Amino acid sequence: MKTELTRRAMLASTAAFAVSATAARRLRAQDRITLRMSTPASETDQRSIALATVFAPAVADFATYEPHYNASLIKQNSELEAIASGDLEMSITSAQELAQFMPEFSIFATGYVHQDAAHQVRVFNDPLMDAFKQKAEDELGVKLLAVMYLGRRHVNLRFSRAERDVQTPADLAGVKLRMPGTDAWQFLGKALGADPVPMAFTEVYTALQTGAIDGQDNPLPTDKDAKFYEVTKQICLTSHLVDLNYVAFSKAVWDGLSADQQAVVKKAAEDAAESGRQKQLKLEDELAQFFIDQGLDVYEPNLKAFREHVQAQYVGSKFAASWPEGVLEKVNALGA
Ligand code: KDO
Repeated sequence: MKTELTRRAMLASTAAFAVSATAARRLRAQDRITLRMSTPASETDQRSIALATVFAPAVADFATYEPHYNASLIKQNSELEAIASGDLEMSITSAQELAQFMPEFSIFATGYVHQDAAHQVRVFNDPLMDAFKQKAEDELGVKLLAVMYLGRRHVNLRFSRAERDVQTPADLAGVKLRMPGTDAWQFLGKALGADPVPMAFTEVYTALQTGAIDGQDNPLPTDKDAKFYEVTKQICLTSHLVDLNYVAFSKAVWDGLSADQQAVVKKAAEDAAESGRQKQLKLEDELAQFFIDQGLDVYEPNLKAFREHVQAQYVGSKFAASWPEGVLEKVNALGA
């Protein structure tokens, strides 16, 4: 907690400095900007493709989009600090990463809260998000432009189903399940009944191959894109998190744009998110058969048991304590 507060205070002052510095040299009409975007995602991930093929051309009149994939520029979970300090202009950030600085964002990282992709969009565009977006701008110097759909996260293990048949959270006892390296992720891994292991995305394939971990969780399109099917034997369709990312944009850079340019950037991000969402949804529909053809067991566990167990872990947790009064009810009311 102490570390989080210090980190947050540091960021708040860095962000404030970055904003005023940019305001002082507000973009002249002829200035071009470079938008460096860093993500742990690969170039073939649908979010990367959407930004490169929809966002980049839409802003090309005044901005050069410069993507860096596979965490090659900034390591996973450090992108927000990089934006705050002016070392990066864009990232595809997660609610879990934002929750490191603003714990209330954990509500969007909680198991079995979002119901589907359309629910995520309704939540993101609802006035309930205004305070969250404002806080990200004020405290981190980060504008959240659009919500991207990552997909339904499922448990993917090295064990065959004959070795371990996962029906309920109890069946994950003792399983070393890699989860990304923040508190909110680790909590979710534990809530699923597993022993969570923090690890960067780019290290997961090798860790599965060598047996350093027993499994990982990601949506089906990511499992395919990262070739996790080559080093695992089953996918248990827990759907424990309908996962999202936000298109994060430097507030300092935003403030240097004209109102017209800001409108173009915002629309470009929304259009890219919509394009990526549709492709990701289609892939999710098609991919179970792909994994079966690769020899994996793909099956649905007792979803009621998982949902009830996971939700019960959040009740009374430090995460739930950080959620503003009434927000969970509003999010639920926007569901199907
Ligand atoms: C992951 O590390 O498992 C994760 O899926 C977490 C997401 O929030 C996101 O960062 C994603 O990785 C990367 O974009 C790689 O797909």
